[in-house]
Amino acid sequence: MDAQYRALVIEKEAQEFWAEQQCFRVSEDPQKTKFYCLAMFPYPSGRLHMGHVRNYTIGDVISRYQRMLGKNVLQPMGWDAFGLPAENAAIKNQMSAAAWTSNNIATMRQQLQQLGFAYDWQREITTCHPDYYRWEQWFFLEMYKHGLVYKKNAEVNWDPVDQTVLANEQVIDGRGWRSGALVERKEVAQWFLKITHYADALLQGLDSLAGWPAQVKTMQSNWLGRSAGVEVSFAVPDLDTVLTVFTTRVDTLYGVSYLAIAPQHPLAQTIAATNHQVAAFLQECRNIKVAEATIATMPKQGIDLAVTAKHPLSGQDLPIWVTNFVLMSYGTGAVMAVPAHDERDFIFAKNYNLACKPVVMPADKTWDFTTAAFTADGVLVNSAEFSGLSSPAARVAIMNLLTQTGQGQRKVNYRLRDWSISRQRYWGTPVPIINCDFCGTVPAPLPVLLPQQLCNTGNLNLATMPEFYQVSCPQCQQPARRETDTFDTFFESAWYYARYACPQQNAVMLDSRVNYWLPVDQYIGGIEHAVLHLLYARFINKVLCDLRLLTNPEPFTNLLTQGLVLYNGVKMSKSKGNVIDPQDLIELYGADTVRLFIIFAAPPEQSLEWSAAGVDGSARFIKRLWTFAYQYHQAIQAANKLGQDILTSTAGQDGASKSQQLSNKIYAILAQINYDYNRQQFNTVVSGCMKILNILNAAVADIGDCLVIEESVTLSHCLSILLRCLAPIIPHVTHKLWQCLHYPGIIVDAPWPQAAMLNVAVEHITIVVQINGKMRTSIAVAATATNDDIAALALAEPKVHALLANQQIKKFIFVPHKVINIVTTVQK
Ligand code: ANZ
Ligand code: ZN
Repeated sequence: MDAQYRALVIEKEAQEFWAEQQCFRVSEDPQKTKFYCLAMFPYPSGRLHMGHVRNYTIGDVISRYQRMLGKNVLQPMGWDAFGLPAENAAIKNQMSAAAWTSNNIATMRQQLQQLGFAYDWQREITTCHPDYYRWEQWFFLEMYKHGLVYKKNAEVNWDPVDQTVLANEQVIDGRGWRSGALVERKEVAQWFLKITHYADALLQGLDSLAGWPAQVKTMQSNWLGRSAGVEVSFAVPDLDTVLTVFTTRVDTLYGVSYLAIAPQHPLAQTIAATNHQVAAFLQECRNIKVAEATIATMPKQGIDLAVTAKHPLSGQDLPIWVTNFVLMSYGTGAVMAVPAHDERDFIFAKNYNLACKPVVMPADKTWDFTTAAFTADGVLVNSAEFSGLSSPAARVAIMNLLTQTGQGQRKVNYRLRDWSISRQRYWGTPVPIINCDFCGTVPAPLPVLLPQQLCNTGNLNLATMPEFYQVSCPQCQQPARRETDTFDTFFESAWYYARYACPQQNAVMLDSRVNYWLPVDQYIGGIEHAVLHLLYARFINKVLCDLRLLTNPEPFTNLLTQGLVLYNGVKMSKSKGNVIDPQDLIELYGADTVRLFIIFAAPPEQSLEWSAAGVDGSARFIKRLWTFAYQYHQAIQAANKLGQDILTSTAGQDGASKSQQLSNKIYAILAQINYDYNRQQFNTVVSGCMKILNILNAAVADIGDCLVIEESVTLSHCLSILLRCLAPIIPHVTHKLWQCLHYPGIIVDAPWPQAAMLNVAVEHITIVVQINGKMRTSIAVAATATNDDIAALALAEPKVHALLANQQIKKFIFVPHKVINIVTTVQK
């Protein structure tokens, strides 16, 4: 055995060993419990950044741990390879998007291999390859057949710099998420997937996701935006029509003083035909920016349409206004305005001198309706026979009356809109449709291959390639035009997790292997994907179920959202110019040191502060481990030669001898380590391992250099526990030591060490104490402590006590077994 720890040599050797033995190649084994661990696949941007390294290290630790528990572990990797940056880079570097992408993939694949991640590379997916995207085209046409796809002219968010349509969520504060340009409205023919058809299922499904962070579920639920209310019809006798509004506050019906409609509402369009003032206002509205947030903050403007509607219950005449704050895309595009009880309506009424009639009174009756709207529930007044009812009771009573008289009906609306998947870009999956003047939209024969890009300057776009779009119609053979849009790249990432289960499958999209591997047991990725990617993947999963390609209703059983990597407290990122390149560290220290630092520096969900000293510390720990093993390698090799079952057994258990005392100490820490592995608090796993190494060092110092055989056996057993606990985190050095010390088999498949034989219970766990979300200290509490116990102990901490001076505690938030967050109101 080498006296020196030589990281780079050891790592290369271990990686070659795993590759030759195909250690991480898996197939379906019904005898074994499967575990599918997936970290979100990267966009091949060039090189790995520290965020990738963190994401994939966490996934690898979980995978290797689960494997040592005896499970059949699938951990795949691939490339989310379509998208705008490739086009921009191609133009900038005078090369094709395909070449740029595949170069990047080659670099990043090699980096992942250098980090020693236990991937089954035979399953590698590259979304820009036809063998992947052809199935997406096939699936799109299946959805088309089943009525889940439609084409519609739609006003879209147009990014004038990137020259592309943006999804609502790609518009941030009215600007394109990538270019930062002010977003405009533009009318374009778009393909949509009917995600709204699944709004209810997507909402209901959240309840079954016990393994997801509550925060992510809340964000999804808000995004879906379920809203239960009533559609109320107002007759418009002048035009011999009916105007229907959607309201969640039908209890305020007697307080309506005008109706407000969207500029795109057909009624507004009708009147504009003969009223040029209205027409001019509608024209003005065309130029406003779409983002909902922008609409919310814009000055409220409108114009009286000079027609009136009849109140359905009182018969009163109500003016109809067209306004810039009513969205055509929500509800019915029309609202009943109640200035006394809605802030927006109140401001508008003030601006334009419209009536304001209070119909709901707050309990304390101190409200002055001329100065502000009262928006909460209360007791009805001025509301005919409904006066005196509480708001909730009045909502039911008024809705019932409207329903009976045919003037209203219950209605549930969602904020969620259908998913517009058309992009006017080159580097994406071509929409497999042919437009024929005679036959309309016709499914294209598959696959529709993305053509080699011809020019690498200027705006890449399939609409500039006649050799691509000039085709003959598959139905009537007449000249026709192929769609030149490509899919939103979120489409590729919405089903890749299922395709990983079906490597080398060229005949169908998914085969029965999905039933073995899916759902993903552990999914890992950034919180920035809380809404879009995760919602789209859940949606596509549900469609795949309905089309009988899958059976599991939800794709990801457990979700871990890893925290950011920070440098001096701010996000480490190219744009901030504070990037540490992981490659430099790997070359300097080796992958194990980088992995250990990342895991030790913070629990997975929390942000991780970059620290050069921390990296040094990790390197020193691995060296100490190596030195210890080297010092006693002969004794341990001798013990291992005895052929005893060194991994599971040790000498007697009564704690009488020094050896027994030593193993008992190790078992106590092991129990804590196992507990921490299961709750995925890997940083304290590392501290546990450090403790074990200290104890072993102290023990041998105490025993002296001359170990009797019983002591060697104990030492070997204890060191095997330490190596196994560290193996998921620092797989290379533990692999090498396992070999050098002649432990049986390879450590990748060694059985996980159990402390059960001594029945050692976890006595204490560590709870992080936060004040208003900021970590302040941590405390040790009994594993059985209740929330009340934890709160009392936290408050008793002198540091916490001092920090809470002059503050009033509003509430405690508990993350079970991990965190107590004390929320306060600051006293001025
Ligand atoms: C009368 C009313 C009185 C309202 C009141 C609120 C308070 P959510 O919860 O988001 O569904 N609304 C309906 N359609 C709209 C549209 N297309 N554009 C803008 N606003 C619209 O909100 C429903 C409420 O938002 C509805 O209830 C309606 O105003 C408004 F004291 O109706 B309400
Ligand atoms: Zn045709």
